[in-house]
Amino acid sequence: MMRGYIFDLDGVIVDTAKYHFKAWQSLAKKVGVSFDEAQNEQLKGVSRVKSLEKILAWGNTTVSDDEFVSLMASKNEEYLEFIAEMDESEILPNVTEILQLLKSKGHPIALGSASKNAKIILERVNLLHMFDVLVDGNSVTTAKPDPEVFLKAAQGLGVKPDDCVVFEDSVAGVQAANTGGMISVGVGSPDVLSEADVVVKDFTELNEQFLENLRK
Ligand code: B16
Ligand code: MG
Repeated sequence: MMRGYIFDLDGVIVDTAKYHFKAWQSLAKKVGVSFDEAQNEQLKGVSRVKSLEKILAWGNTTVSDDEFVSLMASKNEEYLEFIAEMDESEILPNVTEILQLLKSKGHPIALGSASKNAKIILERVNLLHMFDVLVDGNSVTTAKPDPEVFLKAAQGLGVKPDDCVVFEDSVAGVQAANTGGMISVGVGSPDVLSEADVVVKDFTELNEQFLENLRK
């Protein structure tokens, strides 16, 4: 059996949370809501629509449907300006090396991200060619913790979910991987990602032996 590997994007391959934060912060200002880094943490892995709903709820405010759509569009425009400046230097430590290792062993590799901007980001950091399959915010109807994104990725790779490993930095993403029947590797803090099968601080803890020893 050849294992398949599925990578989340934000918080696993690159840290785009800082750009989401800046863009959400200007949006929050526009609607007169305060928004801090702790709240931004809670938006990790959460879709754009759900993120805006949460920000408005935190500020106890509502907007018309039209305004909602236009706020989402302007947030994304600002976010895209930040992304346009990204390059390979933003790839998180040891990620490229692990992707190369998996490729050299012939493992199929997928992206499983909530972001609708995933492809642009992978292009900017020059990693798009490493992925056999891309499943992102444009190709799913239900958000993490629903396993749809990872099940579609496994299907695209032609690998049974049981034989897939998912790298995820968000609680919702770890839950999605577990529900999908995959091995979940949490990237971040063990306190936050306690539901993962194994947690690493970052990819510098990964090597060939670590990957071979992964079990549910
Ligand atoms: P977009 P991931 C997620 O990416 C981010 O963690 C989350 O903060 C963001 O709201 C979501 O993508 C949607 O992003 O606005 O670009 O469609 O962690 O699933 O790779
Ligand atoms: Mg993430």
